[in-house]
Amino acid sequence: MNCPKCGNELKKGVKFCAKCGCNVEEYIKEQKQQKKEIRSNKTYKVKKIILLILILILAFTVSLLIGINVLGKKSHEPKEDYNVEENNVEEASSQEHQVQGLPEIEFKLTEENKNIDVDKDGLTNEEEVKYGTNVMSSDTDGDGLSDYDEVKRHESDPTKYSTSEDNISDYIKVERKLDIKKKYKDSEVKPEEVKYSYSIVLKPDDLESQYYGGLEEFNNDDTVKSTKKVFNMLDFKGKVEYDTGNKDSILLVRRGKTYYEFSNYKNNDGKLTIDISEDDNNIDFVITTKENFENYKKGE
Ligand SMILES: [Ca+2]
Ligand SMILES: [Ca+2]
Ligand SMILES: [Ca+2]
Repeated sequence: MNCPKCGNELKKGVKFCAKCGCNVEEYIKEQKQQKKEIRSNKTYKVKKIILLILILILAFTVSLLIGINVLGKKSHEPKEDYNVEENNVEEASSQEHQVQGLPEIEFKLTEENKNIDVDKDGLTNEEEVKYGTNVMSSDTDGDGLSDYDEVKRHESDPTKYSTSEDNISDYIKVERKLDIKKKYKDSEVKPEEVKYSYSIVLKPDDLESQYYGGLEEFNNDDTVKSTKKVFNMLDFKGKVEYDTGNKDSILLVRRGKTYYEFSNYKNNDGKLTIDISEDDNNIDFVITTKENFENYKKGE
């Protein structure tokens, strides 16, 4: 056997080299340990490299997937937009269809229903379809004349509020005995006074108020002592002259549960002149006396 350190020939059983003086067993152990460490270091380095490679592969894969995802999204985005637009178009067209085709959807002319008059205006369903009127409405254009009267009596357009398109309703022209097909100026067709009763005169500001607006009287309000009159104005603008014959009459309005004295009226020797605006429609007016106003305030 030779010395592992210097190669000197050693006798069997000798522990120390005579030439280099090393402890042979210890030296061999150290050598083995060093080799082991070197191997271990190598393994560690290899592992490290493998790990690094794996990380790189993983990173690459992840970035690749993200890239694919982004590209995929981009390639889908226009398609999604298109779908949205397409849906909107579908929605819009279906809405349009619903609006335009409402009578057709709700009403379908059949052999069984064509001779029936659903809205009781005198025109059969078949005639309504022929004239383009609403089978469910007796006055399709809302001008105050029934579809039947327009078609059969006045030869006016049952689908136009004003057949001559001058904004004066067909009804008003019939009432005034005017030519329903002629255009009139507002100055030619003025509102007129309406004598509601012996003590009430309505002086409307416009034709609508004259023909469609009005006054509605109620029974006396028994919840308060000595109430005179309770009334509402409906679709009316203008002046109301109410002759109460009482110099002490005052005009109240009820807002909620409280009564206030109305701001726009005068009492000239018992004749109330009341200015009615659109805001004063559909509210309770009460004509009473100053004395009774105290009772209203107390709620008696
Ligand atoms: Ca009808
Ligand atoms: Ca009409
Ligand atoms: Ca009409």
